Amino acid sequence: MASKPVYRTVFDIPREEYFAPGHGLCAGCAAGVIMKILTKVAGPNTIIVNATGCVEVATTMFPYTSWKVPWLHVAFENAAAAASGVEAAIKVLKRKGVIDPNKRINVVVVAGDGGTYDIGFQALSGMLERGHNVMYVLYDNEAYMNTGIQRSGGTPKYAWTTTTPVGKVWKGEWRPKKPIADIVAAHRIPYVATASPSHVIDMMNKFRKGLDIEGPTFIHVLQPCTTGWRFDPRYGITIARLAVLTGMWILWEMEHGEFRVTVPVPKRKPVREYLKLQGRFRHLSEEQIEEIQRMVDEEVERINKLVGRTVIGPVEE
Ligand SMILES: Cc1ncc(C[n+]2csc(CCOP(=O)(O)OP(=O)(O)O)c2C)c(N)n1
Ligand SMILES: [Mg+2]
Repeated sequence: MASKPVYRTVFDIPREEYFAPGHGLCAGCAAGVIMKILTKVAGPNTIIVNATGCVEVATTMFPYTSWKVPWLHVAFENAAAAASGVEAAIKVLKRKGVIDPNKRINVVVVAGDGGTYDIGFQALSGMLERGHNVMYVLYDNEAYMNTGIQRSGGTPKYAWTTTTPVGKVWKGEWRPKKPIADIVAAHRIPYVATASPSHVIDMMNKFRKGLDIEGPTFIHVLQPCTTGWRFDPRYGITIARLAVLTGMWILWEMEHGEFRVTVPVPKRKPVREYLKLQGRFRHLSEEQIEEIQRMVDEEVERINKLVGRTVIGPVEE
């Protein structure tokens, strides 16, 4: 049985702030919203283990920091390994009586798509396999953004990046996005979910469950990137919402093996609505847009089959 959601309306958003403003994230970057909400849900007894990436470089410019909770910067590739060590150390300190054994301390990884799909995958898989009590938050901006928009395993098909350029021969990324949340779920961990900063209450409930459920948990959050996706900064959250409403980003959770879509979409918008606001898709031909639409239709069909009824509806023109 799925556990009950804790947060229901915006009035349930905790007032306390543990992620301070004044950081260097781009205007319109959704990562700031995600970190603010994450730390509000997690509260003060939290240790953040942050892989190298935009969030790390932009929130900790010496001598300042946005983090009002303990925060570790680790290498690009080993956030999950470092978090495993932090969690193991807490266990030992509790056993030795140095820390109150009843005190709840959250260990949370914050890592980008490059640090998760690609270079950090081995450490992540090991952490899941060993069963550490860590929540892993993947903020997915679909490329290596802080080093200059290079493609990652999370880059979607036909997206422009600096390493999948658009010209006579290349038409952007030619491989589909790797289904990382499915791959993580295949480790049979107790909780996996997708989330979007456009659906804050849904995202908060998923962070809450991720923290409360014992064992490794994984929250995959879509993070629109104004610089790399090439959109007007005011559209960050609009684009995240369109990802959900077009079926490009389905909001689901898998709790102890039970799969649920948490935000049904009775009538879908065409994927074109999502693509057209982003310069990284400006070069797309009609055929390419149709192919992306077909890929989304197939994924929607797969999800509906998994649920056993139509939770994501047909496209409404
Ligand atoms: C071993 C290693 N290789 C390369 C780098 C350079 N580097 C730092 S962050 C980064 C990209 C991070 O991409 P992602 O994880 O998607 O985070 P984002 O910047 O998009 O937030 C790279 C290539 C590094 N720090 N360490
Ligand atoms: Mg990235």
